[in-house]
Amino acid sequence: MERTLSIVKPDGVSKNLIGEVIGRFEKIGLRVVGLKMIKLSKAGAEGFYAVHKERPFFPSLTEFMSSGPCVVMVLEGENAISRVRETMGATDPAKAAEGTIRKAFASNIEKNIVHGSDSPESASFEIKYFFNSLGICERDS
Ligand code: 3AN
Repeated sequence: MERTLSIVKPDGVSKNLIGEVIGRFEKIGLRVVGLKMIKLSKAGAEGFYAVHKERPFFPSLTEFMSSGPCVVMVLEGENAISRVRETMGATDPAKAAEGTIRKAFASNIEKNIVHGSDSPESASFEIKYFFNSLGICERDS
């Protein structure tokens, strides 16, 4: 059993895709164990994406991520990290496989609808970034 963090980014929220994104994760058998809507400050987005702080796209990415509300969620299931990433598709929607969220809905490499942790280490950092233990519900089914 594994947990991962996913975000419906501001473009996904404004395109009314909150339910679509969560639905795709539920359809592959993942369970939502934490969920909330949040408007990140610029500093909040910078802290979340700190691993990318030297990258040229960091200022624009953090501006975008703090431009409107996001929906953040903790998903649980077998191989949750890799299965969320398969469901999302490649970072660049032009390279994303058919049937993925980004292929269907993303505008470009930055405004790409959805985030998913890329490793157990990132998942652990990212879940703690948004949720304390009270915000996560144990589920039997
Ligand atoms: P992913 O979200 O697929 O794990 P990362 O972690 O490499 O991709 O990048 C984090 C975020 O930074 C992406 N979701 C995207 O919004 C943005 N990003 C990544 N690469 C670029 C790029 N070359 N130009 C602009 N934005 C980028």
